[in-house]
Amino acid sequence: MYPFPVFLFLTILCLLGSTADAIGVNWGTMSSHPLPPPKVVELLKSNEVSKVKLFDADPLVLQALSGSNIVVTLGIPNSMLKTLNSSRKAAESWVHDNVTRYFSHGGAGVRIEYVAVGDEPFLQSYGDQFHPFVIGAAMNIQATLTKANLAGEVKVVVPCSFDTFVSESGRPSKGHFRTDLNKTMIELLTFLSKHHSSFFVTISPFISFQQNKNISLDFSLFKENAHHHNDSLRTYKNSFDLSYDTLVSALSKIGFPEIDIVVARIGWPTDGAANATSSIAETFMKGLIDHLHSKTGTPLRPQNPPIETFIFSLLDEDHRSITSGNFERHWGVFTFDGQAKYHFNFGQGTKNLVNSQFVEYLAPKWCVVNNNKDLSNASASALEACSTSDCTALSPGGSCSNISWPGNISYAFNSYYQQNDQRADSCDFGGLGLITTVDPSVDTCRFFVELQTSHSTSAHEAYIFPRIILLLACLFSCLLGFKW
Ligand SMILES: *[C@@H]1O[C@H](CO)[C@@H](O)[C@H](O)[C@H]1NC(C)=O
Ligand SMILES: *[C@@H]1O[C@H](CO)[C@@H](O)[C@H](O)[C@H]1NC(C)=O
Ligand SMILES: *[C@@H]1O[C@H](CO)[C@@H](O)[C@H](O)[C@H]1NC(C)=O
Ligand SMILES: *[C@@H]1O[C@H](CO)[C@@H](O)[C@H](O)[C@H]1NC(C)=O
Ligand SMILES: *[C@@H]1O[C@H](CO)[C@@H](O)[C@H](O)[C@H]1NC(C)=O
Ligand SMILES: *[C@@H]1O[C@H](CO)[C@@H](O)[C@H](O)[C@H]1NC(C)=O
Ligand SMILES: *[C@@H]1O[C@H](CO)[C@@H](O)[C@H](O)[C@H]1NC(C)=O
Ligand SMILES: *[C@@H]1O[C@H](CO)[C@@H](O)[C@H](O)[C@H]1NC(C)=O
Ligand SMILES: CC(=O)N[C@H]1CO[C@H](CO)[C@@H](O)[C@@H]1O
Repeated sequence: MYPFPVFLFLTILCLLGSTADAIGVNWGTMSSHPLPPPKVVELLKSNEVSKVKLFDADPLVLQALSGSNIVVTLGIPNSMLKTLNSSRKAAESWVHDNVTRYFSHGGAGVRIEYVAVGDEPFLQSYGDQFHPFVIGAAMNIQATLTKANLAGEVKVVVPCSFDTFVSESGRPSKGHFRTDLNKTMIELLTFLSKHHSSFFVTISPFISFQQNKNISLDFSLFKENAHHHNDSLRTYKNSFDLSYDTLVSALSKIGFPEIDIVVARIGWPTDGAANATSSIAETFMKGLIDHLHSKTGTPLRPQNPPIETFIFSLLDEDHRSITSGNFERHWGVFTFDGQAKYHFNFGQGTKNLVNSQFVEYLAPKWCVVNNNKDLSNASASALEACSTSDCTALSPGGSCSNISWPGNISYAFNSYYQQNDQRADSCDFGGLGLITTVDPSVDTCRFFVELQTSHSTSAHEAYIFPRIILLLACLFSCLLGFKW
């Protein structure tokens, strides 16, 4: 018989082991009316998601995650990189306020596994805006974690975008890093390998499909019958493997063929572009999860799949930038209000996705165009409404692209009205707007009703929950005799 503590230790080891290759999810909060963090944590738990990647370190989010046992990647926004590069003190404050204060191995705090320095700071469209500060910022954060005795548990990473590596011929063996990043990538990889950290990267079969005529939809969706791509003697059966091995070649070329890869972001959007639909996304996700679970790896890394994978994304976000496409606001596996878009599971069992329960919406009211008015100027009002609200569903290929005029004007009016918490004056439009309690949704085109938030009406729930958790956390640590 093992003595009890040894037994406990072994049990914990087993529990940790079982989550080692689990599939995580990105939780972004660029929403006008975000689902309250405690609700999101509930959603993660009911779907057995054991790892989450954040884009910042929002205190309400971290409070909600406290005691949940969900493993967390914190994010540092690009806008902070310049300061964190030039000031060790700023790095110390960031780590103190956002890591040390919450860190724990379980129990009442937050299980922080990685700090992600920047959010795809090398994206080509950013130019040199963030690129020069990344390595310096990462080093300052690393030095601070070391000083705080956390470096053994919390690893520093830099999420790299899908466009950091390329292969002009489309052949994975010819993959290399973008030439403007040569020096930076060598510095980054040297840094990561010195600290036994991993290479975080976005793989985007959706964008490969959009941008490259050689990549078919079937090849992107892991379909058996897809036309294969050959590279010398290697055969590629899907777009994921092709991109992954292009990256592996790029890493090998600068001398890091063995570094661990984490797929920090992968998904398929469901609106705002052609072929961005829920049914295609479902096929993609099922194909991806099956592929990861098979552990076959890729031709260049057989039996050696990514050590971790984070689905992008948990929820739709109506404030995400649409500079790279209208689909950007529709990456969620769940809609903005936590409802599953399709059938799929994160790989822990056979059941389907579980929706968010008891979501609090604004009143069932919509704003539409008043058909009895002269609508000759309505289009201008609609354009203005869309400039500050989300009309991406109206774009070509989108779920509302088929509704005819003036239905599309109504859609724009409603988006603006919901965005403004259904304030009566936000459905005016020079007398062209009309508030209705009849749902104007048609076919695939959903006229949404926004969520209640603290700035709309009584969103008491958002505040009470973290307090209860904090209270429980305090109780727990008192019982265990910890000092804060
Ligand atoms: C980054 O910080 C270092 C140390 O303060 C400084 O020497 C360097 O110029 C900074 N880099 C940039 C690009 O500003
Ligand atoms: C902690 O993180 C938050 C959110 O990312 C940020 O606003 C804040 O500035 C950070 N704290 C410090 C001291 O930098
Ligand atoms: C597309 O396929 C053609 C023919 O196989 C090949 O010559 C070309 O390099 C490919 N282009 C890309 C960008 O993959
Ligand atoms: C980057 O590396 C490539 C190939 O190794 C080389 O051709 C190119 O000149 C390098 N670019 C820079 C800016 O160093
Ligand atoms: C790829 O190679 C296999 C056999 O190695 C061959 O059957 C297939 O036709 C090739 N595909 C292409 C697109 O060249
Ligand atoms: C439409 O806009 C024009 C220019 O602002 C204005 O002169 C006209 O009276 C408007 N028509 C209606 C029906 O509101
Ligand atoms: C729009 O209409 C076309 C033609 O009727 C149809 O093929 C397509 O599926 C429709 N798209 C949506 C999003 O409903
Ligand atoms: C609505 O549809 C009309 C006619 O197809 C088009 O001219 C107009 O730009 C559309 N407006 C919006 C806001 O999509
Ligand atoms: C393979 C496939 O279904 N592609 C479709 C992507 O979207 C365009 C535009 O709607 C269609 O023409 C393609 O057939």
